[in-house]
Amino acid sequence: MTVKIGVIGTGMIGRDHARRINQVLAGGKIVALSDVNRASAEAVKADIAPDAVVFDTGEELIASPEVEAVLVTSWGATHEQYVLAAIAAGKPCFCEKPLATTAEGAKRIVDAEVAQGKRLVQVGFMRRYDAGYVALKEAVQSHTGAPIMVHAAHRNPTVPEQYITPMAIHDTLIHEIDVFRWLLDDDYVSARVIFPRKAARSHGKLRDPQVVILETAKGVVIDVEIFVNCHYGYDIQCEVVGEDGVARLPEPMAIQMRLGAKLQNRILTDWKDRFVASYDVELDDFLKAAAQGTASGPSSWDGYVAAITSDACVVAQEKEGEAVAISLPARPALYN
Ligand code: NAI
Ligand code: NAD
Ligand code: ISE
Repeated sequence: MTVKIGVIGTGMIGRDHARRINQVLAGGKIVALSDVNRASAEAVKADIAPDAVVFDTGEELIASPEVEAVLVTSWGATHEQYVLAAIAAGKPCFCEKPLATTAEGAKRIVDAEVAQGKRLVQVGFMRRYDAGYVALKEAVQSHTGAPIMVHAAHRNPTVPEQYITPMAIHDTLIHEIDVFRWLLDDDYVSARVIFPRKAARSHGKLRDPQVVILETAKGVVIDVEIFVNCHYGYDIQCEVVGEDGVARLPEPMAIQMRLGAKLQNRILTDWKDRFVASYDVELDDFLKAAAQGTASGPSSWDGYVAAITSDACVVAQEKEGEAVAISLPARPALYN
């Protein structure tokens, strides 16, 4: 079966996901596009989806009888309205992170999905589909013994001037927040943020780098360095220390070279390349579930928990050094 897909938000990642569906994966076809910047949707139609209809608004796209499932890849602040509209229409919906920019917004989505009575939403937490993280989870479950600590880093070479301190949480750390819950099968109970001295390349409205310390219900302590002006590359690091041993996330495949009296491996510089394969796998999962009229993978509940945790981390940034408690409401049976 070929699922007929509408894409709302045809920027960097919306265009790339549309390419995946029409040119890489089987099981889906882009039939509709919408973007506040209509020219962007028209350009994706011309380059990738010539048969697609361009709609003026996301709501019109969702309401179209031609559209069977929806991809929400517009700016984070617009996600909630489109996901709620897709749920109301009973259409499976893949939503890029964040599910919503506030915990209240994410809760409205959880409530609407629970009221519908079946899973309709997949959140774009693609690291759960990354072969490296899948292997790391297997190593933690089978070899290292119960986890005690996690040391991690999320480094981007540079960010634009619009990227301000809380975005290090909502936009960047949010991937670690989700993937460590999944990796450890655990939830967070507190967050603390420590700021070293500001890096020279950090711009005016951003305190960069920062270290977030999360504690889990099982007593695991996780430290994550977020350094988004690290200059040298896009680098994702993770090491789990367990009772019996230590497991590390593998480095991306890179040719080792001996050149000019140096032993060298290239380091990636663009996030799009680092998780390119996992974006394919997450969307393949979405298409398969959407063909059955439902959704699987990271859920609205995961998006909601990530939003609650993100909000606590932002408070922890403001209360520099102090631990901020994280408490979660009861998980609805739909997400068990
Ligand atoms: P972008 O700015 O390149 O694209 C966003 C597009 O959405 C723009 O074309 C904009 O015109 C359009 N848009 C904004 N508001 C809209 C609305 N109300 N209706 C329709 N279109 C609207 O942004 P980018 O980098 O593609 O990010 C989009 C989303 O994807 C964000 O939520 C971001 O967090 C997420 N993202 C996720 C990544 C991941 O690794 N999972 C990586 C990059 C982005
Ligand atoms: P982008 O700015 O390149 O694209 C966003 C697009 O959305 C733009 O074309 C914009 O015109 C459009 N848009 C904005 N508001 C809209 C609206 N109300 N209706 C329709 N279109 C609207 O941004 P991006 O980098 O593609 O990021 C988009 C989303 O993807 C963000 O939520 C971001 O967090 C997420 N993202 C996820 C990953 C990941 O690794 N999973 C990576 C990058 C971005
Ligand atoms: C971006 O929005 C993403 O989601 C990338 O995966 C992340 O690494 C980057 O820091 C974000 O800005």
